[in-house]
Amino acid sequence: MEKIAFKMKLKEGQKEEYIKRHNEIWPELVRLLKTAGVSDYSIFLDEETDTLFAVQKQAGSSSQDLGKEEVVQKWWKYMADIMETHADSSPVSIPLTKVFHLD
Ligand code: RM4
Repeated sequence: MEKIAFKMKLKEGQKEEYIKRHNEIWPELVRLLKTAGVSDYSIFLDEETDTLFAVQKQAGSSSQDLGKEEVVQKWWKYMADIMETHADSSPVSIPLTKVFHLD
C-alpha cells in the first residue's frame, strides 16, 4: 500500500461548496474508489492559494487514474464548475514528491 499526494486547484470562493459536495459524495464513487484500492483519502485546502492537497493510500490505481470509469467522469463533470480542469473536465492534478515520512 503506497501513500501518494497530489495537488489540485479550487476556483476562488468555492470552499463551502466544495466541502458541501464532498460531504455528500456519491456512494457509488466511494464504492469505486475503495474497490480500486484507494483508502485513507483526505483533501486539504490552502485557503491562501485555493490549492487543494490530496493524500491517499493506494493499492493499485490512484483516484486520479480512474478517469475511464463512468462514475468518475460524471463526478469530474459535476465538480468542473468549481475546480481548475482540463478540457475533458478532469481536474488539473499535479503529483507531489514525498520529502519526509515518519511512521
Ligand atoms: C475531488 C476530485 C478527485 C476525486 C475526489 C473524490 O474533488 O474530483 O478526482 O477523487 O474529489
